[in-house]
Amino acid sequence: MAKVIVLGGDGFCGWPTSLYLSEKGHDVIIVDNLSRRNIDNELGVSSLTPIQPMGHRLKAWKEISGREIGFYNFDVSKDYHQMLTLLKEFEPDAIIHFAEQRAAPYSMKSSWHKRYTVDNNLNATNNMLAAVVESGLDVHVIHLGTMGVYGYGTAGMKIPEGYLTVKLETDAGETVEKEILYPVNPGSIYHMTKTQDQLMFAYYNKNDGLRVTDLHQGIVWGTQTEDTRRDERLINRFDYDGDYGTVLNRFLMQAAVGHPLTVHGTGGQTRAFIHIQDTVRCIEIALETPPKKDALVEIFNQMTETHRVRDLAALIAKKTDAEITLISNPRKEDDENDLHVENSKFLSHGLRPITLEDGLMDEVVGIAKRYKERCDLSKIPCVSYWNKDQATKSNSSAV
Ligand code: NAD
Ligand code: USQ
Repeated sequence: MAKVIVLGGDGFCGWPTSLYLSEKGHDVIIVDNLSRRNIDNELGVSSLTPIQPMGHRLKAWKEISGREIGFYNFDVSKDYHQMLTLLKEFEPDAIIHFAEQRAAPYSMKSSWHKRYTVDNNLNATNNMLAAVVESGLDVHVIHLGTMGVYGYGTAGMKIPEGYLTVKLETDAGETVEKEILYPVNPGSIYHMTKTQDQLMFAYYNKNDGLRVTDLHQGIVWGTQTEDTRRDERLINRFDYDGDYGTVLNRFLMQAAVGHPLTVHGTGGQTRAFIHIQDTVRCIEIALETPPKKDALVEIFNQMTETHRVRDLAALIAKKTDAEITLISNPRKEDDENDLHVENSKFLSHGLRPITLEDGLMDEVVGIAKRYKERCDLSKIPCVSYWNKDQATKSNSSAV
């Protein structure tokens, strides 16, 4: 069994991952500065589900499972010495790094939000890596990255898992093959921080021999896992607002509260998806299969299926009789794209994907109906615009 530090363990992915690993017998410590809860205060919104304060969550987990999870409240992007001291005292086998500002719309709200996202995400990653080096420990770093580092289109092939083999012609006219990081093409400041994280991993891997696994994850949907379902006090976060709510959960929740489904643009955007239960399973697989010493950064595409936004809306409208509304797109992104993604690494390690057909969309609608009274309808529209043009188009189409 491993000793694991989960950075960002109070969040949507980090909380169920912490419970899952603890249930499997790993020794888990959560680090979180609760910045996500503070951002809810800033935005005047709260999780649709009644998430409990961290102390209550951990007490409930001890009661239900008999297992203890430790908790440290500090800012990984600022409190370097606390990070280093924790590493030296706990001597973890692995760090799972979720502790970043993860919403693209939030990162685009203003220059303050751009700067906060860059400061927070890049410093959190660099502090963690520098602390691992300074500790002298051989820690496996597992990072939650994003499919969005690649952009969402290809030259007609599947997006590979991190690396691209290119053929180059030398001055002597010979053809040589090289493996390079897949060229990045971020769509938001948030996504850009993830492309920069990749460089830091490559650098610390090359210079200090750090063992790193970077998980390029698609959009996570669903809310509960086997562990968070065990008691209402363990319930997971459900973001539905225009900044943090992601498309599939938003549509399911909108259907539940009788709000038209908010399709941006033509809805021709195709994206990669993964259910939250599969997220935690993938992280377990990553933990069990660390890269060998001196291996390059291991990159997995952590997604199980792709869908076009308007197809998702049509599917949910058919199931629930919801209306669909086409909204001028607040984002600067391609109206239409195809997306083909390689994900054979996780499948070969035994992942059996949970797909949209598995009935779990009904669970999300059920949860949204149950906590409907907690929904503030005024927080549903996405009012973060990628640039002035987008704002002008959106505001003129709203009149
Ligand atoms: P989240 O915002 O719910 O959780 C992130 C947690 O990290 C929060 O609890 C927050 O308080 C904490 N945190 C942030 N900055 C911190 C800092 N400097 N110090 C300490 N704690 C800090 O986000 P999530 O949805 O759980 O996403 C987790 C990770 O997974 C992110 O890095 C995100 O980029 C990645 N990811 C998420 C999705 C998704 O659909 N949710 C998809 C792909 C990748
Ligand atoms: N969209 C709508 N209507 C909505 C909300 C979104 O049409 O009400 C569209 C967006 O315009 C976009 C697509 O749906 O084209 C996806 O948006 P999203 O908010 O669901 O996802 P995104 O902003 O890409 O970010 C989320 C997570 C992020 C993660 C990323 C994975 O918040 O942390 O990195 O998914 S990925 O999309 O694969 O890059």
